[in-house]
Amino acid sequence: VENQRTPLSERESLTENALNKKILSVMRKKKSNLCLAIDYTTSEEVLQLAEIAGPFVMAIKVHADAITDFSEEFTRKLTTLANDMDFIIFEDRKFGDTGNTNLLQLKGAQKIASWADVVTVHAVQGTDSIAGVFRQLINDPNYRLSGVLLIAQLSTKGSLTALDGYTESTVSIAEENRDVISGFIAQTRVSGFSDLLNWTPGVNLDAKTDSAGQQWRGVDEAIDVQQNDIIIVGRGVTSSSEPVQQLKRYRRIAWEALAKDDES
Ligand code: 6AU
Repeated sequence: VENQRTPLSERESLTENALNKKILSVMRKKKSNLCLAIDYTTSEEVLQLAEIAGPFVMAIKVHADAITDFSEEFTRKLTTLANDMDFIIFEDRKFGDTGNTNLLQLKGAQKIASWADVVTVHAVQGTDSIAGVFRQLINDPNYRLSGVLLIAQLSTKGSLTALDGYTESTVSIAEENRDVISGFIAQTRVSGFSDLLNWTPGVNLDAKTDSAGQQWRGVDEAIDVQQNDIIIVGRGVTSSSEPVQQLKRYRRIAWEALAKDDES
């Protein structure tokens, strides 16, 4: 059935996308469909929380350009943690330019392609500026980069991704390039292809909005009703005085909601 989730074990064996095979295997092993968004501004804070969160999450998402003392030492430490604790490194750069510029930025000051497993990319620039450029790096063993998440829907109030046809056009780009594009950033499940993973931000169990356009909803809405696979949680954990308690809470609720499909 279109837009229905297939059990994770089946998806792991069926997918031909190497990154998704790894992601699904990590998810099943750790019983976690929780990606933590660590939007702190110093390397030390990010690394400290990454180390604490490691056992509970399948991925850690960063904004490298928000880290004021970003350095190669930071990425070395982060990749060591990811290798040791088995999580995916997600750099949320949201590339959105010509293919040539995207490539320069991927290899530029922050060397994103060398340490991130997956990055976000906007669809607005069109297929030719996305698929070829990212495929080139993903197939090159000198780079860690293994996949792309296309932004199909934003969580923000008034986002233009809600305009007629935008999400559908984004989904077509992904479906035609499934070796490179491993899934979406979206609010609701957007594709019938079960090997394209749906990652969803805008999740918080204790707040509905910030004062800057963000819209949050709960885990049941995101996983049960809207049929996403992975929740991306930021301030629900990072602004809490008890992050471990919150990590356990989000992880348990999200996994119970997703794993129901595997048992039925
Ligand atoms: O829970 P929050 O709002 O503290 O953190 C959500 C995280 C932030 C955003 O940059 C990011 O998710 N995000 C994205 C992503 C992941 O691409 C897209 C979007 O539509 N909304 C959103 O919040 O790091």
